[in-house]
Amino acid sequence: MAVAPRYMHPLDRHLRLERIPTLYCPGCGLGIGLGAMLRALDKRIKEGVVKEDKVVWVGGIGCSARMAFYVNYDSAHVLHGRAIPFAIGAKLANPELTLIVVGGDGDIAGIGGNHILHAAKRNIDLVTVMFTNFVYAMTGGQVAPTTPLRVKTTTTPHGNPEPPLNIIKVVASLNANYVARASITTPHYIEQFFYRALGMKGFRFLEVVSTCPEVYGRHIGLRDPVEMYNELRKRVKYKPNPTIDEAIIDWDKGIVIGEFIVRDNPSYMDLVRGLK
Ligand SMILES: Cc1ncc(C[n+]2csc(CCOP(=O)(O)OP(=O)(O)O)c2C)c(N)n1
Ligand code: SF4
Repeated sequence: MAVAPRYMHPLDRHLRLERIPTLYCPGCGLGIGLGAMLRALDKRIKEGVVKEDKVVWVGGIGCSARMAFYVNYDSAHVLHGRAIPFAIGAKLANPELTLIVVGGDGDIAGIGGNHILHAAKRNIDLVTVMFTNFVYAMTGGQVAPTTPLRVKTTTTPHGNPEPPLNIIKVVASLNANYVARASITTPHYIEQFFYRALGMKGFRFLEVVSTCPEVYGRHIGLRDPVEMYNELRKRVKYKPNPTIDEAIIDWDKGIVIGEFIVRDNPSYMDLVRGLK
């Protein structure tokens, strides 16, 4: 009997197939995001811009952060909220590495909120991709910094009394070289923006608005993954060269995606080496 080839899909080589299937719920948006990121990484590796054996993925804890567990690269699955400082340490220890941090909005903007501020301020050489699904999903749908005002979650049964954090505006106000937002309803932009980020220096930040049909969608009255996907798709609007003021993320007013900051400020590694 013929032996089945190990790689059945062009992206399989980027995955630890022995860890598939993932723990993701059916219809979760995260797989779309990971697929788009891997397509961009694949291109950068083939171009020789990124060296395959120098790529390191770092994730904290959460459904989104768990991507680091599935990719066929050196990776670290670290404490909740601490992926960015771990990645900074790895980069400083070995400047040749390409560091990719993945995590949820709770991980990166909640418990890890202090770290992203300082990484952006220092323009540290790493790419961070934050998946915004509006709740702490892995632990059951608790309120997160990005949860819209008045939305009922498992920990805000009377509605969220807090206005949400717009992380794009925060990171853009610091010294990051790249700040963009895409959505899992626009995987071509995830791929395009992540591709661009991989070719740059300094702190590069991509927010990906995602769907959690299981513990967010169902709580806001969306009955299944398709309905949630379609509701998100209706709200997402791409703008070429948007201003920071246009970076709205609001379930009622719409979600603007695009590249908000693209610049070439000296990165932390440049300054440490005294090259600029
Ligand atoms: C220090 C610490 N606090 C709390 C937890 C519990 N915990 C695990 S995952 C998680 C939420 C993850 O939410 P988010 O980062 O938004 O990722 P998502 O699951 O939504 O992708 C929490 C609170 C933990 N593991 N460690
Ligand atoms: S809980 Fe939500 S974010 Fe996590 S795997 Fe399920 S659908 Fe995806």
